[in-house]
Amino acid sequence: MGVVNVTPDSFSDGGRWYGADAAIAHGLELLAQGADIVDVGGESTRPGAQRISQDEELRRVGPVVTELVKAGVPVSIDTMRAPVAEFALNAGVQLVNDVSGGLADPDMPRLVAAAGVSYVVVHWRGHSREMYSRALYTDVVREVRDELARRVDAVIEAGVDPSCIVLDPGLGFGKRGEHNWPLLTHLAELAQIGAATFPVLVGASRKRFLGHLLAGPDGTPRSFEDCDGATVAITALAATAGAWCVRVHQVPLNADAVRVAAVWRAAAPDATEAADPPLSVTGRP
Ligand code: PMM
Repeated sequence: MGVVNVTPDSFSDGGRWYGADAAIAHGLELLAQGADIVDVGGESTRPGAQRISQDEELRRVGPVVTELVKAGVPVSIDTMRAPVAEFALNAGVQLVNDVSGGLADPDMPRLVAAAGVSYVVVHWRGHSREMYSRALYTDVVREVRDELARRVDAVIEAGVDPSCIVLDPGLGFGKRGEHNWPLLTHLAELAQIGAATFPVLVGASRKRFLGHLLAGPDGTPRSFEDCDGATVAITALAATAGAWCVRVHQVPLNADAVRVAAVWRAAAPDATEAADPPLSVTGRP
């Protein structure tokens, strides 16, 4: 999944694809570079960010989503707002990526259910303003899985078909670096809710915890773009561990890592099948 942030202030690429023309060109470029889906978002979720209005979000993403769908790009909409998702669904997007897991807008699960598209349910504890004050865990893997399980129950209750649900641990969302690493190393446990196993999406790309990991001797964190090597390493490890999708800013090297992981899994001594089902966004995962 390649990222197009139509924002002036996202974590890692804020401002670069802010204008509609630049964002559309970038989405087409990501597809050409090997992305299976292009994720378009208009609201920054960086820690401390203030929310923008719904009109502003629609103004940012509307033309980008419309033009990319028209050009045949499989598009996902990254939004917490049902009316924005509704616009995008009417334009033809194939997946709704809701970083609040349906908590920010209670109308979202019903809307997604009616559309019958895939729904990325992300672990979330509150808006960016209050994100770090809620980053308190005693057993982060168990708590994130339990909270995701409650969201799964709620969205199924609202009518979402379980086969449309994709889970995401929400790296950095109400989590500090020390919380992100155990989540990454326990993807299989996070995928398992009751008797069901859900596909998992991982969004580690260029996140702050990577900049801190790779800090220089004086403690200065690496710049976001200089974290792409670390992102590729996580992509390889997560895909080998069975992640369904990785959401990344830089596509070519991550697409290579996904291909390596696919043959690695297939050749592993404990491989049960030739490979996982290929990523499909044309209907369901
Ligand atoms: N992270 C960001 C935005 N959208 N969506 C999903 N499903 N998972 C994520 O981890 C995620 C997301 C924030 O990152 P960015 O501002 O660098 O794009």
